[in-house]
Amino acid sequence: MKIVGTIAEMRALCRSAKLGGKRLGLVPTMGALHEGHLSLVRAARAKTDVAAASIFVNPTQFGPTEDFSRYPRALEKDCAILEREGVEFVFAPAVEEMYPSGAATWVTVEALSDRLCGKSRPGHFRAVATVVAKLFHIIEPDAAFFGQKDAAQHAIIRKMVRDLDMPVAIEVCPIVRESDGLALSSRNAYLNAEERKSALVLYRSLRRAQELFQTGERNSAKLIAAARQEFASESNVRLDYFEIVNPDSLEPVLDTPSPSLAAVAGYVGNTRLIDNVLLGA
Ligand code: PAJ
Repeated sequence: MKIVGTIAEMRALCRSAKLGGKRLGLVPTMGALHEGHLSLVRAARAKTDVAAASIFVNPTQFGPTEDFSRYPRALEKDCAILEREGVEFVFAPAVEEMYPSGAATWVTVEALSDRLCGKSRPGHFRAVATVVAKLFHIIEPDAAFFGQKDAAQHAIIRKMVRDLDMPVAIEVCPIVRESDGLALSSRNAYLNAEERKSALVLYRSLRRAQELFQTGERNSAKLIAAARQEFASESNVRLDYFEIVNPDSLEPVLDTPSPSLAAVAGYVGNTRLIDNVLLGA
């Protein structure tokens, strides 16, 4: 496995790996890898000939008061894991390599970028779209693998790829959860034991909406109200949003057609966590 820090070397390696018609799969990450990330790597290995991963804690997608400086970093351990998983190239550039001074170009997927997490994290999705566009230009993957965990993120990336005619297939993999339902996240490492218990309310609220949906309820306001109820008993958790939206446009829906995306975000102590389920998928 090659670990590469420069754009020029990564581009050259990936181009030569694709010679002879081999398909290249990319898994973009910010590192601190867990089983959720590894499910994407395994999908890339299964569906393409050569697997590449990127590890880059992208500063521009963190707000000024967010956790960029304390975000977990574990490059050596991550690389050992990726090597075991059969990844051929890891792209782990420095911030200055990705953003030469004076960089001023952004990729903005309008409207979608202001929905769900985009409302409380202004500029976040513009920064995600920009860094993913850069990774696609550098690595030129045939397919890129994203998690359903970040449902708004993959909706935005799918739209960007379509609008800008990028020749890359976007593959979405299911959410990997702990046995009690908590969605795996690099940020779970911030939780103490009590917060870890409280964090389950996110999935509980989604399950509540899902159960009602399965009994035939289609009124989104009622589904949302029932889900929000779950938060009443969790003083440790501040709900940011619970919404039911179209999975592509991320626009709220009134009568929960199938499929709809139920998405939740909340602060468990100081840790912001997200989760979602697809209703009627
Ligand atoms: P990161 O949070 O490291 O996530 C990398 C990928 O792993 C994303 O596609 C995310 O949806 C997926 N993932 C995370 N937790 C998962 C889980 N429990 N089950 C399945 N997939 C999971 O998302 C980012 O990094 C960044 O925004 C990035 C796309 C790399 C751009 O900087």
